Amino acid sequence: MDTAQGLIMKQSKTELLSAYRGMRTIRIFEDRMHVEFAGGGVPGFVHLYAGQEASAVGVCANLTDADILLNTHRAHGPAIARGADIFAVAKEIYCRGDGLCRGRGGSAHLHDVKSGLWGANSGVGSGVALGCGAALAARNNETGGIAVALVGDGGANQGVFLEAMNLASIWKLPVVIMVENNGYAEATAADYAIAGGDIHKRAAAFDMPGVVVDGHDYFAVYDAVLEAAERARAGHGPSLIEAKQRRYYGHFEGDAQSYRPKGEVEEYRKNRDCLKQFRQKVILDDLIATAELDAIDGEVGELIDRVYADAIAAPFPSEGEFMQYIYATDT
Ligand SMILES: Cc1ncc(C[n+]2csc(CCOP(=O)(O)OP(=O)(O)O)c2C)c(N)n1
Ligand SMILES: [Mg+2]
Repeated sequence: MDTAQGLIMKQSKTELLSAYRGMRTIRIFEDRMHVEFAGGGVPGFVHLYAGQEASAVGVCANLTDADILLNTHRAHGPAIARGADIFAVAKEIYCRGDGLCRGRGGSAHLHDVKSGLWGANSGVGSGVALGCGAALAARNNETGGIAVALVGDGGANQGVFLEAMNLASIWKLPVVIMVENNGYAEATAADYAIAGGDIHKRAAAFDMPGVVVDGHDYFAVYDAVLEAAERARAGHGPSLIEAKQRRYYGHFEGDAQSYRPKGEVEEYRKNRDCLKQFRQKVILDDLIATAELDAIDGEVGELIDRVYADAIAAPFPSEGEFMQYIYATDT
């Protein structure tokens, strides 16, 4: 049995179909966002997740309702993967009044307590500290949950990342730290900015397991997170996973990307794409038929059309409402 076959067998066909649907949903959502942003209809800054889908979906396939996900500013994909209402996600990005956060947060601040999404925030690296807090709360309150904190390669160079790793280890917190190393922090290449080159090797200094996986391979991500999550659930403490991947668009929409080698994105799209890899594996192993995958593609395409039509037609908060929901109140 090869590794891929072994990994596939850990999940039912229903779970595999759901993973494919999740990745395809994020891809079509983000491709469409790219087009809509270029058309001028989307307010604010937008960081797209296309290309990185296997990472968020591989993480979230291992999470239960009791678990908490901390997201980054590249927020749309993980929010959708965690199960936030995709209509509300789109409306939030469009800053509409009934968006996920009532239009007050926008693209980089998607937050949904009821789906275990304790926030995307634009303080790079801060999600790791918040993840430690969520993990500590889960243990103290005996919720049975764990926390997973997403962080980029740039975020992994923030002081807070190292402080959080230290606390996670000495307190044996039920947390998984997932570094989404997409090769760049804004325009700065990870090859230049990461001392030693390998973020996962920093785990050894904090006495926790650290592994590196292909972040375009859903099965590799799933398996690494499964192991780390089991360790956290068993009370054995934190783990660090570095998932190497590439984003297909710029750091933000409008980024000219002059810092990227020519042909890099085309090469990843052609030979490394997570959806292509997934299709190849499940079709080759006779687990899912091509027609079933194609049917999902069609259904998702129709869903995303409805999501965007709904978001674009939705009203902004009224002037009188602007200062509501900013500070906590009793009402
Ligand atoms: C503490 C902090 N410093 C700087 C910034 C500005 N900033 C926004 S995104 C970003 C790059 C983050 O890179 P990375 O962590 O690799 O995530 P990616 O954008 O590649 O997903 C920076 C420096 C910020 N938001 N917060
Ligand atoms: Mg990065």
